[in-house]
Amino acid sequence: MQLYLTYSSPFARNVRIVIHEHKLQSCVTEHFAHPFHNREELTSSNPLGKVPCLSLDNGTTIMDSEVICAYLDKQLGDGRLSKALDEDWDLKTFCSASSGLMEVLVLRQVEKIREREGLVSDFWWQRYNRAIDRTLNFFESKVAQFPNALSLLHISLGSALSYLDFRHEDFDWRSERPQLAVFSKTLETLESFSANTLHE
Ligand SMILES: N[C@@H](CCC(=O)N[C@@H](CS)C(=O)NCC(=O)O)C(=O)O
Repeated sequence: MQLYLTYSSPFARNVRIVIHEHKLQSCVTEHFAHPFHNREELTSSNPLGKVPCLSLDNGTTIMDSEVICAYLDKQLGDGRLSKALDEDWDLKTFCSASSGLMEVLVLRQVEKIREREGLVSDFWWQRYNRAIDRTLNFFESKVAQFPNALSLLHISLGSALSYLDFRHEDFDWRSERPQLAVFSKTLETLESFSANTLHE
């Protein structure tokens, strides 16, 4: 399988962690593909031109990150990372909220790039900040409901929080949210997390 990714993408980090959890490293060849470079091998696999994107040996493409993680866990792994989420609508909703949080965090980073180009929008900056604040508060109140065993929800929220540290150091998310701070610290000690950190 071919995995198109960047190492700074929190969505790709989810996939890398799932690969590690199921010891699938030898089945996957990673290709660094910055989406802004519009490389043919990425855009011909994913018309949206986004990473991560998984190309199977039979030519099938799997995307986006949530589908890739579920595929790796259920088809190639033992399904343990999806098990608790399958029939639980609260947990499924938390997964969507976590994925949405990651989307806003990436958009906030794009806004910083636009600022450097003189295209900053105060409206969107404030809107992103408020959405991030509210969603982090939501998770501070919900994290106690998470299942005990590691799941795709843990991986997604853990990646979102690590992306805050990686790209948004100016955003103090820990001081008012002690439960999330402990959640993140605990996850980052796992081998699958520490072997797959975010970097350029
Ligand atoms: N919903 C997608 C989001 C992926 C995504 O937004 N990836 C970013 C990198 S972190 C990207 O490729 N951005 C390029 C673009 O939006 O054109 C997923 O879960 O995989």
